[in-house]
Amino acid sequence: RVDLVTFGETMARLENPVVGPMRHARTLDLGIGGAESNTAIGLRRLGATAAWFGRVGDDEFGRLITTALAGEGVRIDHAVTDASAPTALLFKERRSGTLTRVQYYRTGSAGSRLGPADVPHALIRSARVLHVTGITAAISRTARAALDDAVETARDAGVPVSLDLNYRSALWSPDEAGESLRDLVKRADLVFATEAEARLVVAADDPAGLATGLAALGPSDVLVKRGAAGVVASCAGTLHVQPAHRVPVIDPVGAGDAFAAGYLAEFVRGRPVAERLATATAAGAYAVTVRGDWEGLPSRRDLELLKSTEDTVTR
Ligand code: KDG
Repeated sequence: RVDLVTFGETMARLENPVVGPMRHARTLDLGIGGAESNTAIGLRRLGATAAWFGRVGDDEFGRLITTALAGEGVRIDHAVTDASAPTALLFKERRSGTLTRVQYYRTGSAGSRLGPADVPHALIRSARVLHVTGITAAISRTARAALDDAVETARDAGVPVSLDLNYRSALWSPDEAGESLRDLVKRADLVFATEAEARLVVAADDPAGLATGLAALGPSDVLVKRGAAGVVASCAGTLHVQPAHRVPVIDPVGAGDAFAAGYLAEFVRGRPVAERLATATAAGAYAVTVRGDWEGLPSRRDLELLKSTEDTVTR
């Protein structure tokens, strides 16, 4: 039985190592990024098992993605190599020390050609949780159909569905997203959202109202993430407030995926809410202290390190 199954589009990631307009970059750092695969890696680092599927092109970027995920111990046996379209690219322009601009080259990509025929039903039925994001609903009609198929397969088998709203304004409008995401929230058991994302689906003045509003649509666990201000959660009808760790922020991209990974790593082990929230906020903290969308994700040993406030060097 695999702990987590997830799927979506993972891209080759290019970013300027020296801060400034991308046109002045003489070299670009190469890596990979994808909200769902970031979370899968997060689960693995915390000792859980995870499988990712999706389409990559029959190109070096596709091979970079599959080898990187396999190297992190993520199962990729249901990933598909699609020779008819290229792997998508994501450019991260580090415009200043604190401002980053993301640009996608993903229209018509291999990843967006994902469809219902790619959904491994038996694998999903064997999972402890299925994790999906709103990005998959936005990249293409076929990917949206795959998302519906996977969610229904999980629900029929009694596998909890985890949904990160993950709104990407480059992919769809707030109105389009609001409607689709609302429909997905109703079919999910766990929902992760920033305050702005939650507002696409429900109207409320404060984070507690947003969490309660989303929970009223059906999910048992709703996590409203507030960055450095921590998280407000509604779990089985009870509100929880968890502060964030105070850490130097180097790169905030991927914090949400890390948070979901931390929460789900404890969820699949049947751990109580307090522990889920603690690991989630610790994972989010680690993610933002390192450049890259997932490279800073913590191991269990790293979680211990975060507790040692006395000395920052552990020998
Ligand atoms: O959450 C980080 C992701 O956004 C990033 O890794 C790339 O999946 C990605 C996307 O669509 O933005």
